[in-house]
Amino acid sequence: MSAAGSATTAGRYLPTPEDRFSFGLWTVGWQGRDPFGDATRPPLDPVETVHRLAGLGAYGVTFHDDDLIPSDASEPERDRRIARFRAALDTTGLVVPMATTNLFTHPVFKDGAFTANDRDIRRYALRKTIRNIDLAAELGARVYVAWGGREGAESGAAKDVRTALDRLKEAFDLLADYVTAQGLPLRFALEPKPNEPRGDLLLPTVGHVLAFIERLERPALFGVNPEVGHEQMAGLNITHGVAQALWAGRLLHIDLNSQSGVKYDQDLRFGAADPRSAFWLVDLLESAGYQGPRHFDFKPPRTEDTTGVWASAAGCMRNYLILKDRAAAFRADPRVRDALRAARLGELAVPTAADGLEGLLADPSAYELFDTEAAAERGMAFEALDQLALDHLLGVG
Ligand code: XLS
Ligand code: MN
Ligand code: MN
Repeated sequence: MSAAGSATTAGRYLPTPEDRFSFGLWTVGWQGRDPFGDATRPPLDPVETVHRLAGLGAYGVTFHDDDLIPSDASEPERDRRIARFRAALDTTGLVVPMATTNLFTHPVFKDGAFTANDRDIRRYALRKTIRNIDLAAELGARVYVAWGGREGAESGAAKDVRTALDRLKEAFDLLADYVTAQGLPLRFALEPKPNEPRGDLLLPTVGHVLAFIERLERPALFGVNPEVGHEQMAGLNITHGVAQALWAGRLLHIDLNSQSGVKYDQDLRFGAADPRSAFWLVDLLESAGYQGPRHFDFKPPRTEDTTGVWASAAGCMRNYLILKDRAAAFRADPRVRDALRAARLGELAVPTAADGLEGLLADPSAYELFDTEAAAERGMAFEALDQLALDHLLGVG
């Protein structure tokens, strides 16, 4: 482990593989190229990434096809790269819980992939995806992420959105047919994002994805991969989005990072800009018993050199573990239990009309005798409860 690594992971918050932390090759491997500037860092060898991540305490590594194998590589070159990667996994014990397809970097995808107006490009995108699904399954992945990339538009007439959604459904139905026919143990996690790189993207939020899945032919094979910053780019509450995905039984994977408000996709290290929101998210994941990977989809800022990259990666895991600790202390605090009672959380869990519609209609206390004034006067005691949360988050609980 590097000096920077040991400095940032010092103390109690040391990750182990049981924490199920994973990172994309493209995250720590981001060279810092942005719309205004060139790369600030050299390329990272995926084999080195596997070793560094294992050294930091992660359990998994994920990739887009093109992160591992350049799209123009020959067959022998492809095989060589896969063999090296596989050997690094075997040596370190790191696993591949998820993989995904790059359907956005090559200029051929400038108008999207599964919803490109050009039919040949849609067919190519499906074949490219299927090829990487085979590799993902061979490497043991159980989840296949699909982020739309450039499925979207900048102008109104250029994309007939209803027809594009027909093509998107067609693509996912075909992919689900493929994994079913091949008997592959993979499920698809669709990743919403409101904009960037297109002006407006299809499936912009968790809610849109959940509704879309219900229209597919094999909905049991689909779920959501929410990303913290993507919901926040739309001004939404990520914890509420994740809660609804859990409620629907469709949280298959999660992309953890950080964002400060409604702006470009910042992909900051987890917890960095929005610790309060991150506290509630960790509290939810842990209390709901989410079993999937805690996957960091972040970008170490382009100000950082290679040492800073690993410090940033270590910081993601450290922040998760600190917040997990704080959330557990919050839930275990007897004052919090009292405050939850005062805020009537227990009452929310009681069905509104277990007596049925008939009972409700026949109950004079529900309407005729109901004292609206007295009920309106009752305070909810949420402020005291929230202050306890803030105290715990700030480490003075
Ligand atoms: C981009 C997405 C991307 C997906 C995987 O904004 O977050 O990195 O997670 O293609
Ligand atoms: Mn992002
Ligand atoms: Mn993502």
